Amino acid sequence: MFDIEKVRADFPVLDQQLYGKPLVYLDNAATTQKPQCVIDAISHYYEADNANVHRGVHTLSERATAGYEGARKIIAGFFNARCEREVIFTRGATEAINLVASSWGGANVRAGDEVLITHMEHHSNIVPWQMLCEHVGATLKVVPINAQGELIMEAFEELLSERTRLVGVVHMSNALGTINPISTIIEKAHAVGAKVLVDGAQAAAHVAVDVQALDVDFYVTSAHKMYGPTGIGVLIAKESILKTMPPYQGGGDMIRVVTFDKTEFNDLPYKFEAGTPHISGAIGFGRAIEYIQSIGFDAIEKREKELLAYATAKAEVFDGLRQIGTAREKACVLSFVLDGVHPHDLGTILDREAVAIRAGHHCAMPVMDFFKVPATARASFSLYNTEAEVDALFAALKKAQEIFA
Ligand code: C6P
Repeated sequence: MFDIEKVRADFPVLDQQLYGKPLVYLDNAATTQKPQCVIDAISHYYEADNANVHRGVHTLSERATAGYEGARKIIAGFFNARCEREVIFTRGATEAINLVASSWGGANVRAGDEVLITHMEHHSNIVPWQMLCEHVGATLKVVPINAQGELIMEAFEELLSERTRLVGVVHMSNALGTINPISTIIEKAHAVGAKVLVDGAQAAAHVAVDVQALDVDFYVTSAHKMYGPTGIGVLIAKESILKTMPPYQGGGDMIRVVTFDKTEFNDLPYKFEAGTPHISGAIGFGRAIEYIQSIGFDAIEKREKELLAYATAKAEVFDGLRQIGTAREKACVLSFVLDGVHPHDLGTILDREAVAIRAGHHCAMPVMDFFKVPATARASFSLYNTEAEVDALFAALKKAQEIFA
């Protein structure tokens, strides 16, 4: 049974007041709050086990290594990777995409080739591909979206061709909430010989992901949107592909033998993890995943669907509110503009009501261009949010409207 009070009690930050009102945290798409067990796991590492990994022969280093590699095992299980060698720690989704664009892209994308992305990508799944295409003389193509904020799948099929080397697609849009049909996209891309990178930065905390069932080539995400710490994320990729890719960065840990003539690189996954990694981050990430597992996606999806439906019903009847993103398949994001109030002003007024939302382009400027808005206000929900908090959001919106009337 999902016990909302118990879940909220797991997150110490939620229990506070701002401007004399209880904090209503609705900026979960930017970053989620951290449960006490994650905070404790990180503290424990620094209090009891702190040492560098893979290097020392002493007990602390062994413990640190066990914690770090233990986290990799938890993550591999969570995403159903074939083995731990398919889990590469990165600084986050952004670095994971850059790793693939630079290493795999640099080796496999040539002049005349095409990289196909979508109109609803976050900048981190646009810019690295743009840079690659410019560098090698390839062409970046873009799958259009419709007025609901859904991919136009007929256009996707038309744009896909033998020239497509890679399809980059966001699993869940941060600006619209749309959940994309990645299974179909992967199948169709593979049929023309293209690889697929799925940006799971938003989706991974909300829906179960099975990389083997999806047959996805590259799946990336960030821990901090999954109740884990900032500065750590993963690239999960097929071992068969990772084996053929050149290293992304050079340095310690990613080598086996170094001479001035030649360097022999380390095995997977270490070949892609140059330098001292974010050890406490990985440990915190592992613990965050165990936390998600302890609640389970059945309960999470049910709860978050209820919340989104509740908020959407209120948005639909709210005077002067225009929702941006009304896809049939969507999760946890309510992006909108309010007549006569700039989203940034809205964000500031809501903050005084202790309601935290994000206002801006959400690092998805092409989405803003498509909907002809400079920015949106975005409330994004998580498993610890409540209907009362949604009510507080709409009461604050009413207040903002009155101020600007
Ligand atoms: N979106 C948001 O408020 P990093 O910064 O590497 O952890 O994640 C980047 C990223 C990639 N893809 C998607 C779909 C994302 O939503 C994000 C991060 C935050 O929407 C910060 S801009």
